Amino acid sequence: MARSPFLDRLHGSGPPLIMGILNLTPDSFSDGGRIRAVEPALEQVRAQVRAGADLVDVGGESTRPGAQRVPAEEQKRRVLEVIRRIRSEVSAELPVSIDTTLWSVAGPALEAGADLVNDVSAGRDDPAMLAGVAEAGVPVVLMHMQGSPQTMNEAPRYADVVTEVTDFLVERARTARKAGVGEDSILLDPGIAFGKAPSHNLRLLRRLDRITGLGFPVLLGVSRKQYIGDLFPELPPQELVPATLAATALGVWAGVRVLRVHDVGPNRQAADSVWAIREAEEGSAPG
Ligand code: HH2
Repeated sequence: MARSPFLDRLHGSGPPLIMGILNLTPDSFSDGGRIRAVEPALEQVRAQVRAGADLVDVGGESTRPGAQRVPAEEQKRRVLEVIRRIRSEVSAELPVSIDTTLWSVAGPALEAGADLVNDVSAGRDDPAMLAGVAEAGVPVVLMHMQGSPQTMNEAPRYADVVTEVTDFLVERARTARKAGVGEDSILLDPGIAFGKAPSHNLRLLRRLDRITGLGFPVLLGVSRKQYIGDLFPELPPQELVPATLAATALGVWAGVRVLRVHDVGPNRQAADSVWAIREAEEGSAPG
């Protein structure tokens, strides 16, 4: 079977991909849940595409610390219409990711036009997820999280966070393979701020090379996140863009392939600049 253009770019030698975030939730921490109606959502996607987004991540359940679970029916009510209309009114080609841990949401979202699944539970929340993804033949993001969003940041504990996250991702990739997910359809994500104290997030960012070195494309979600907020407690998430760009730069340097961000334009510029530097160092151009 021919590989999709998205997988070609993901595994190709071009710059990393920028994934614009579209939170269709009333309780998202970082954009205040502003985007609920369909029209403004489509407008946000158009703006992200104009700013250089390569794909968008659509989610109907917040995973902010302490957030309540959203039933599948409600997630579908929030996301399906938007996905259909992104397909028919914004772009037939733009890859769309569905951010959910439930196959009963992901399956209908794929039918509505989504192309990949972003599962922050790495297939642990719903036993049907990995088999469903395998059957559909789509890529899946497997993310590390300690605990659940309801409790995860109360007392995160690790003996060695980098090794534990790396081992977890290896195990989840193996489980996905066993369920029938294609080798080149697996993306790994260290899950910055998911069941991690600030020191854990910083250590993981410092050693991203351990995760990119596993051989799977890596997705990084640092946009406006609390680990930076702890360094600048007086700033609201919207004002953490410069700090986000610093982490984006580190991610690109370490070989991250997808950056999940709210502020597409600035992250595009940061990612492309660091990519150019990284390639220049590794190439052998004269002069
Ligand atoms: N972070 C959030 C949500 N989904 N998915 C992946 N793969 N990686 C991440 O780091 C990640 C994610 C949380 O961020 P945000 O979308 O800003 O907030 P909310 O969960 O409140 O919608």
